[in-house]
Amino acid sequence: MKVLSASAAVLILLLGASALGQETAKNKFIAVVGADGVQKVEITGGSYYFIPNDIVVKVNVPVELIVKKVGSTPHSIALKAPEAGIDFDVSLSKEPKTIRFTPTKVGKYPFWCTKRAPFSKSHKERGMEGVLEVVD
Ligand SMILES: [Cu+2]
Repeated sequence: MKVLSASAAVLILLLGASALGQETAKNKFIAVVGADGVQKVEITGGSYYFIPNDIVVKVNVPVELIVKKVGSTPHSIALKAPEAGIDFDVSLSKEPKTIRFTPTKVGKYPFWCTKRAPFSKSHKERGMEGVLEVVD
């Protein structure tokens, strides 16, 4: 496992998950609506995880995902749910990028990293995926 500059908290999370025999650490984040009326969520990608990977947002309220990565391995974050007003595929860098959308339909929508090294499993198969839950 290649973790170049993940925080100690990340390592503890991953170690804790492997001790329990889970492939991916479940870490939940329930967004709150800020004073500006926007739900802001910070997401960090690394090899091979997203933190958080279980995100809850309210329907019909604007969302800003502030996404970045740690380490030198290329990563991305993609979510394809045009029926819910969500459709993006963004490559991650160490500088945060902001993804804006307003979810229009309640549901659970998977997001994942689209990267795959030659002759390897995809990052998604290695656990680099999560779920965006849109609730009423
Ligand atoms: Cu990746």
